[in-house]
Amino acid sequence: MASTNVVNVIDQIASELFEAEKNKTSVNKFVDRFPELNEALAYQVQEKLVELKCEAENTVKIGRKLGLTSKSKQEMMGVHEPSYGVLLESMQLYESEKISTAPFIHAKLEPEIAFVLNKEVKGPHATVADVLAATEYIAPAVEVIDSRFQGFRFTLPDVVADNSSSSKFIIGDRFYSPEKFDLKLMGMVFKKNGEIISTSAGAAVMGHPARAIAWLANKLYKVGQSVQPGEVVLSGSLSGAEKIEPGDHFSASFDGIGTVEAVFSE
Ligand code: OOG
Ligand code: MG
Repeated sequence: MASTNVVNVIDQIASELFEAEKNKTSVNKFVDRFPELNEALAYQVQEKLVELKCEAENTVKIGRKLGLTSKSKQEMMGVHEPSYGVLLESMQLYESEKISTAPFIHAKLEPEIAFVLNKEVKGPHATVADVLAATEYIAPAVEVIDSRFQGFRFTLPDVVADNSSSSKFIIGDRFYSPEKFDLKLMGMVFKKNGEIISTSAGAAVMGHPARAIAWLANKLYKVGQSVQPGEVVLSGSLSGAEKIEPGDHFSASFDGIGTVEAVFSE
């Protein structure tokens, strides 16, 4: 049983993050104010925050996301370990709609490969092969991340508490069985307003994007959870994230599985 003090810390941080997102204000890192905030406690904060969001937005969990699974993202953020977060139905957007930047604090876009599972993936020894065998399909995706921390500056426990900077995501509307591809070698071209921002390949994500999902299953095992059939999982950005301004048009094209686009307005 958690002590009252720990419960207070969890509730306090979760409610500050919830309010920050709602009011579009950013907060300072919590690790300075709450030295007890370690990774394990941060995942409890994340759970509480997700609960608050589900209630307020009348929505449900539909999957998970991995964060900081590529070297380029880890170096960009100065955090050298992956994290996970929860995806809610209210976070999903569609390619055909213009996305308003009004609700964001300082959003950025990331190119990612999405997995949709039709079997459970359970740790503690989940492998790339287990993930592929449990994958119904893969699809090109982009994630809109938005940190509730000032200047997008955080430590691992901070970003974990903040649901790994989750904000919105778009999944392309064509789906492919993973068997036909070598996901390590799947090339990717990321463009903003017609200009190439970065190029990458699947192996940028932990050597193989399915390894990120195996990592997730093995991590969840420690808290008695697993990756569930039906869940959508974003495996993490293949390159650095790019700042979003009103009027921007992004595309992420993946070898063999097509392109996903995102257009932003005021
Ligand atoms: C943390 C989330 C990173 C990814 O795909 O690497 C992430 C952050 O950089 O704010 O979603
Ligand atoms: Mg991401």
